[in-house]
Amino acid sequence: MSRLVVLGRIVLSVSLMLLAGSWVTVPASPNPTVHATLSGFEETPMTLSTAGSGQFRAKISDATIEYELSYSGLEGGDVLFAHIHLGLPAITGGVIAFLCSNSGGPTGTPACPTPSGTVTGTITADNIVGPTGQGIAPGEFAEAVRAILAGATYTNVHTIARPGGEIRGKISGGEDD
Ligand SMILES: [Cu+2]
Repeated sequence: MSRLVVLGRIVLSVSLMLLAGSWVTVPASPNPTVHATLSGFEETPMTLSTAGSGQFRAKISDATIEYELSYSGLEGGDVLFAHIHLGLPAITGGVIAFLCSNSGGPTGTPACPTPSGTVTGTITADNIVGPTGQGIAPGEFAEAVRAILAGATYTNVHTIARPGGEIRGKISGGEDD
């Protein structure tokens, strides 16, 4: 083996060690952003065909989730409410938090624009409502964030004709802002 090859191998292995080290030591982004694209095709338990579509994005920090939800083209009449739910794709799950509501919900929940529009808001521990039966108790903000960053949540917009949800989208992301 030539000295050049040996030198090359040393440089390579040192580089790999440094790379591996950086993987271990780089902390998670302090303010990850997540997003979702909503459509009827992601609905459960029945896949829906609707002209409705939507976009969700959120910025997560230690104690808050700042979000923006937009939707349009909904066919099911007035919007009832929109939520973040705990559930993997194709699985129906319980509500983690309200994004907006025209029908009940925690105090301070913003109204849902209807039939289309954009709503913004901030979720804190006070806004985490569950779902207790799936392991997130009310107020468990860190657990809610863990589920969101794990890709185990979805956004769902409910309308009068589609009370179980007309458009839905898996929340993904979590990379650096
Ligand atoms: Cu919902």
